[in-house]
Amino acid sequence: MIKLFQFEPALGLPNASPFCMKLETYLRMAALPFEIPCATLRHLQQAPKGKMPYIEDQGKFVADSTFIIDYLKATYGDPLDGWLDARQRAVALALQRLLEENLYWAVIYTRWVEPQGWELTRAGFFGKLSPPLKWVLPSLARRGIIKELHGQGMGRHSREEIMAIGRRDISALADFLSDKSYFIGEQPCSLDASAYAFLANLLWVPLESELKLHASKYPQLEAYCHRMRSRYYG
Ligand SMILES: N[C@@H](CCC(=O)N[C@@H](CS)C(=O)NCC(=O)O)C(=O)O
Repeated sequence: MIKLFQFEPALGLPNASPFCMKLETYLRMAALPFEIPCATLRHLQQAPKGKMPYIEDQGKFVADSTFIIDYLKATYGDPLDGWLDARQRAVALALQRLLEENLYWAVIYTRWVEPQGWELTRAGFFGKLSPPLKWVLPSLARRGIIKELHGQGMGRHSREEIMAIGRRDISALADFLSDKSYFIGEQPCSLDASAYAFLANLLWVPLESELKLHASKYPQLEAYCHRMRSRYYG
C-alpha cells in the first residue's frame, strides 16, 4: 500500500499545502489505494527533499509531487493522461508551471507575509503545537519562507506588483477553463489534480485575500472546484 506523507488537514481543506492536496487528489483520481500515516514533525524532518509531500511505496521513498506522479504512472499505469495529444500535453505543462511555479508564490505571500494571512497561517499550521515549539517554530518558519520568497524572486516585488502577478494568473486560468468541465476538455487529466488543489487553496480558505477576491469574480472557477470535489472527495 502506498504511504502518503503529508501535513494534516488544515484551514478547512484536505490539505492547506497545495502540493500535498494535488498528490492526494491525483491518487484519488487514479483510484490508487493509499494510506496517510498520522502527520508528525518527524515526517517533515525525514522528508527526502525536506518538503512535503513524499511517498513510500514497496520500500522506496519518492519525493516531489510531480516526480511522485511520474513514478506512479510508470509503476501503476497512466489512467488519466492517455487521451492527451502532444499539444494538449504542452498546454497542461505550461498551466501546471503557472500554478506551481508562479501563482503559488503569490499565494504564499498572502498567507505568510500579509498580517491577516499570517494570523490565519500561524493558527492553522502551528496552533496545535505545544510549548516551547509553539512559541519558536512559527516565527522561524516565517523567516524561512520570507527568505525563500526573496530567493525565488517574488518577494522582491512590491505588494501591488505581487497582487497584479497573481490576478493575471488567475484571469488566465479562468479564461482558459471558460465553460469546459475540466482544464483540458470534458475529461479530467492529471493537470486537474494540480488545478483543483491550487484553486481550492485560494477560494476555500477563510482568508479574504485580494487574490481570493479576484478568483471569486469567475464563477467557473468555483463551479470547477465543486465539480472536482464531488467527483473525487464525494
Ligand atoms: N516541488 C515540490 C514542492 C513541495 C513544497 O513546496 N512543499 C511545501 C508545502 S506547500 C513544504 O513542504 N514546505 C515545508 C518546508 O519548506 O519546510 C512538490 O511538488 O512536491
